[in-house]
Amino acid sequence: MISAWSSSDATCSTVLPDRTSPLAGTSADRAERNGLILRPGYLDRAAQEVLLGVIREIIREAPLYTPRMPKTGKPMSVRMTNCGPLGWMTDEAGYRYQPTHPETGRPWPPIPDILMRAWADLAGHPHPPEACLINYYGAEARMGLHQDRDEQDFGAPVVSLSLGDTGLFRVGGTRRGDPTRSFRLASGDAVMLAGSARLAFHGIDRIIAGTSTLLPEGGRINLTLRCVTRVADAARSGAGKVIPLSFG
Ligand SMILES: O=C(O)CCC(=O)C(=O)O
Repeated sequence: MISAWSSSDATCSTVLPDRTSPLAGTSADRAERNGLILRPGYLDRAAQEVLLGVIREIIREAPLYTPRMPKTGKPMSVRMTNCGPLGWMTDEAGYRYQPTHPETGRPWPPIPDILMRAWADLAGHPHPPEACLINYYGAEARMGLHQDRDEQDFGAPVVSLSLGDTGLFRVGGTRRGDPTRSFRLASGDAVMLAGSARLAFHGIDRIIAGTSTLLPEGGRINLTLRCVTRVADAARSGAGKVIPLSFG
């Protein structure tokens, strides 16, 4: 099923693929990967558990830390870490990507195969992601409306996966004042910002506590996969290879 928002939201078409559609996963489906694409229930419970285990290992190696806003140094309510050759971070010095964890000084752990396979399945992009931002939202955490624009090539989509409690995701157009609408992102849901929606403003209004049993401690984990450098640079960086999807 493919639907579009009303004309007032025209900068963000919404594509809601039906998993039973004959288009799903084919090259025709890839051609439709333009706009805000929602895949509710993309990961089933077993895949969520596998992914959570892998993410916990990454967090053991690269602990969650509290990012700070540029200039003011005000702490964000979300805690973060990364995996991949590059990781996104923010502190008084500004938003940026860097190859090492800001507290341990060690390189970020590699992006696990399960996420590389999800990217290969969802992104319809010929190059692998270089960064996976891992956000942990406690019950009171939120993320203000923003654009993902610290990357060099906006031709690559942004793919995000949610685990744990439902988050109220708000998305608008490519200008800050554009109309917005919100969606509930539940555990296992995937979202992609591609093409005309790649620079859409988006954020998390709040977490709806107690909506998932996946994380015993409660809260929500969001994983955001991005290409960071231009394709030629990405090829040189030797970022991981794309492997066909199979959660078996
Ligand atoms: O948590 C989410 O679903 C959105 C995360 C996000 O917008 C970001 O990391 O830039």
